[in-house]
Amino acid sequence: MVDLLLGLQWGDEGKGKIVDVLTKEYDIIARFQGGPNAGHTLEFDGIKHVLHTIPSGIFHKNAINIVGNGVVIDPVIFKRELDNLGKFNIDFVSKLLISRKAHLILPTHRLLDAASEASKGKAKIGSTLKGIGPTYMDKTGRNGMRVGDLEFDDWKTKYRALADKHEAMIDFYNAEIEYNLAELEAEFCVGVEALKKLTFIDSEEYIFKAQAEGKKILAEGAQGSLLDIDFGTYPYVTSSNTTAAGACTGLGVAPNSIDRVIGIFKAYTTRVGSGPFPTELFDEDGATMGRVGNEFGATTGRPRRCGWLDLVALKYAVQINGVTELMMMKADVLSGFKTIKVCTAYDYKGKKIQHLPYSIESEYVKPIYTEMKGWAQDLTKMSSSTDLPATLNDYIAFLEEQLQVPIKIVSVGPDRTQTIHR
Ligand code: 2SA
Ligand code: MG
Repeated sequence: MVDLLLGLQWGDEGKGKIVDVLTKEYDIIARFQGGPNAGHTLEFDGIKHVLHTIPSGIFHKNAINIVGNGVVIDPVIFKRELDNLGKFNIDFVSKLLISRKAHLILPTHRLLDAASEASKGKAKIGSTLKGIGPTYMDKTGRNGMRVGDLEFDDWKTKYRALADKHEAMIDFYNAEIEYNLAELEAEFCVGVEALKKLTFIDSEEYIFKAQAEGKKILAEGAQGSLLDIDFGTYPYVTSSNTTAAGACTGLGVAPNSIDRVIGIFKAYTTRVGSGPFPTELFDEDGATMGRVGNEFGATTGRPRRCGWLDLVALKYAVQINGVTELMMMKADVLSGFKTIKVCTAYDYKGKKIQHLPYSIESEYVKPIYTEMKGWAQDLTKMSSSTDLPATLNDYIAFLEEQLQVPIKIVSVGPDRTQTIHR
């Protein structure tokens, strides 16, 4: 069976940490969508690691890590990630496998991303500018280059044709972007050589066989459900399916082989990039969440917008994904708030609603809050659920009752060890 682990908000829920904590239960960890726009942070032994394309199971001895067909890979960033792992003596050559069907991010994809964003002005998506959108456009437009192409001698011819086309498109945008393509291409080729040292596989076949052998597989999502290309806050979304269905297409696993669907959410909400965010705070409370929670993009360093938990949106994500268990992250960040607010309904054009409407832009949607008592205790040294303050237990019970799904883990700090199982 395959278990899924997904972010239920706008990303940065703490998926990396939980995958790392859970990896000992699994034989295989597989990424199924997104690319180096992701920033998965793991902390242990006093060191913080940030992964972008490589699955978060890589630090464990025995787990095989797969980059699935649904992922888009930038060889330049990928090489940097490999070099970092090398510093920690991680034997990635034997335990990191790449799907031949994964698409490649070309340097010109990154330039197109920048040109597209520049042309949008105020309406920009707030992309991480890693070339994600243009690469998925080439995938669905049936123009893309895939990892498997690198095994054929003519890959550079294919590359040239596509890059030339991109250059013409960049001109079309008329955006003022300066670049030295020769330099970028040299770097790309070095990245490709590093990538080619790894084993390329037909990941759907590999995973199918692994399942038949009774291996335990965890599919690791990137970004969050509200950034899903279909179900997120379009157009302020990423270009892949971040929801459960994305694991089927991004790895080639059949829906009936999915067992647990683990939904990760923060005890509050953050968003990085543009787009609507009903519970966003512009006051001291929001600033406190950002400061205490160290809310900065793990890929771009951008400050993340912060706000209260939005249960309307969270319920929607639980429903779309078929979440079977929840894990609440960063509970420690809310310590010290006298009152904790939870958005339990929206005022939508003057009517109280409890589902996510077509648009959640602030001109149509105002959050309606339920208030709960906060807690003052520092949670970061707590290790058992019996240690947790009563008001935090009330908060957890309220969320479980509203969402009708059990909360199995409460995270009280970034380190592996700061994890409370319930
Ligand atoms: P893109 O780069 O074109 O896919 O961006 C489109 C939107 O998706 C958002 N997005 C993210 N949101 C949260 N976290 C992400 N990863 C990094 C992190 C982000 C960072 O872990 O912190 O470092 O800034 C991520 N990746 C994409 C993005 O903000 C756009 O709104
Ligand atoms: Mg992140």
